Amino acid sequence: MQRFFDPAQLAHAPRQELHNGAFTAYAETPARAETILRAIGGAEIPEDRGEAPILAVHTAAYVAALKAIPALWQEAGRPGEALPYAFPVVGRRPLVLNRVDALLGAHSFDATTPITAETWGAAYANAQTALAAAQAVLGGERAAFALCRPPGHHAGADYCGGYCHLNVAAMAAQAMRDAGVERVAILDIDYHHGNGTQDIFDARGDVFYASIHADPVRDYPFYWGHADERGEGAGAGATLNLPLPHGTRMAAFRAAQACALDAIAAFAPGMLVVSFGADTWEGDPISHFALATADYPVLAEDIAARGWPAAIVMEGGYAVEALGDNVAAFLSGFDRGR
Ligand code: SP5
Ligand code: ZN
Repeated sequence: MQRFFDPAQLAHAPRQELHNGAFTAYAETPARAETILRAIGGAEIPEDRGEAPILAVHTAAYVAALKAIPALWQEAGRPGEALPYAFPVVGRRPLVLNRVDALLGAHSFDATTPITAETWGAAYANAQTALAAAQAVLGGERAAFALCRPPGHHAGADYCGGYCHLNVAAMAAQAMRDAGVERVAILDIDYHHGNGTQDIFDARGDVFYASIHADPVRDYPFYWGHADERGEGAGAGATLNLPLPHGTRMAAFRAAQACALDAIAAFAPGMLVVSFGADTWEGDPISHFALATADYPVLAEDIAARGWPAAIVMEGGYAVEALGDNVAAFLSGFDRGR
């Protein structure tokens, strides 16, 4: 299958993240993409499709903030990477404030996702990578892989979080809609719930969002991904959340995925976007499921067997030593299941 990646995605390389009350080494490293690239034997550089497809899922104010924040941070005399520390919680007026800390808090839902001078350029290239995979599928390919990094599914229309700045899966899905595909489904099998993707399509009936993830009662992102979240308004019934417990192995994960695929089949999409995270792997340093490398081809084959043309977008996976093998395993299964 066609694979896309732009080396410009490597430039975003924060050093640290706030975790459990202290700074630790940033888990979402450029080395993640490099190891995947090696394992899949390279990738094509995507065409530049401009900012319009980014602005189709993100607000102009948010995109402007991502671009402006590094300079504002520096002007405020701060060293290092921009991070928020104050947030306008529910009930605050939507004030437009230019103080860098107010701007950061208004466009972030956590303090784990730094914004550096390199962030916008890398995020922009990342978006083009996802759009190229969507375009390949729209052009008639049965499947295409976007080696996205940074990941995207925690980013909402106007906020970053969870190592994500631009929601690349949402952009791929929206690009399919804009090309005339009437119904698009997103299957999110990252270990974490894709709160940003859910938020973007929550009130829409034309994009189905199904996610299998660690139960947010104990795992990040906590406030989204509970089983009773089924979509709102025109989107009522077009969201499906299947939270699973720590220690989940292949049998339970595969059964949950079959349930998600059945729900997607009932929705009858013309195309599929897969948000694929390999942080479900048994050795992942920040996660608590127990899938084996040999499970990924089977999961991928189950998805491919349903027959929907699919853009596969990379999300999480932090065991760098195994990440390339896990992704290559998933893609090989997808090729087999067609
Ligand atoms: C896309 C994705 O998988 N995002 C995951 C974000 C999870 N953030 C909460 C857990 C942070 C754990 N950080 C550990 C740092 C070790 N140095
Ligand atoms: Zn994840």
